[in-house]
Amino acid sequence: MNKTTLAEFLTHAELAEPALRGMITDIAQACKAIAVQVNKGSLLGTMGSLEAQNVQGETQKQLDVISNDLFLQMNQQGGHYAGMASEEMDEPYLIPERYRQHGRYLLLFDPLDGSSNVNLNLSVGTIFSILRCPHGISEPLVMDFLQPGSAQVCAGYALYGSSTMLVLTIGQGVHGFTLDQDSGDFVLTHATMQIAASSNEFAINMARQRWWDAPVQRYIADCQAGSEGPLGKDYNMRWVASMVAEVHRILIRGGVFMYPVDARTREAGGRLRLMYEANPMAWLVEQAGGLASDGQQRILDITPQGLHQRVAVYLGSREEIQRMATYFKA
Ligand code: FDP
Repeated sequence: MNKTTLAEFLTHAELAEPALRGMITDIAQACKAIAVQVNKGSLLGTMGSLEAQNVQGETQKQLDVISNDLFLQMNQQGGHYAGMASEEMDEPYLIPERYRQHGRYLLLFDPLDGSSNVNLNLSVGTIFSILRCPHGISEPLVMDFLQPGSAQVCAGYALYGSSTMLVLTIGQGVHGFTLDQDSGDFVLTHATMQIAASSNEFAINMARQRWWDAPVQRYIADCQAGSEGPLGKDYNMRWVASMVAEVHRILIRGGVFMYPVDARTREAGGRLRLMYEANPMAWLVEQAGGLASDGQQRILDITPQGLHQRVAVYLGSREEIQRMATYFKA
């Protein structure tokens, strides 16, 4: 089989910004390093929780912190970034000046998404988003990061599952690479991924049903009514509790993923984070032919108000997200 490695793919891709080659290569290396930590599982004794909580008020796992440090260290050295921000850090990370001085980009990331799964040996992942640093800024502040998702120059995730995959977009479709453990190369295995326009599979945390708003209640009730209900077809349900794994499943076989704002999360604005979870996933989904909405508008059009802002997320197969929109308008 003629294999295209990530390095070859990047050499032949028409990159609007030449720096993307180096940035994506560094991200791939960092994801490989995190994959090693995840794969060793309990052997390293790093599966437990720490005393500390992150800025989201969530208890950090040891691997959250290890993954965060690896991602910072391995991406700052390329000299591409003026600043970085992560789920695990309250404020933007100040990159040492020797690396930051010519940096023209900003990197946002969730180093270990779905980390409640990590000690269960279930899928977790890393999500990343690259933005341009505003012109003339060498020490970016929070406001410099607050750009809409439509301004991203690269977005993607690594999935640490039964195999390790890197899935990314630079605005020319979505491409998936599988890590060959023998050669250490990411190999193009999923070129131009496309989300099926229609589907009959939904992912939502049903345990929160009693707190949902009426449109979500009605939509899920209609899905559950199946072929005897108004939608006239039977639905299947999945919930991995790891957004990377849910989005990956949707890229492969269609479906929708929902994390609504509900009575319990309304004050916080929702559960998922806009800048380093919803935005990169929304761009991937749109690039694969799907849709991503917060129930009112396209996620990529939201003007961010805060680095750790939360948002409602409905994404996946085009026809199903369009159908859902009619429930919000009713
Ligand atoms: P986690 O907190 O474990 O990192 O990012 C939030 C997230 O996981 C998503 O990956 C996942 O879809 C969701 O939370 C799981 O939420 P529930 O706890 O409601 O299942």
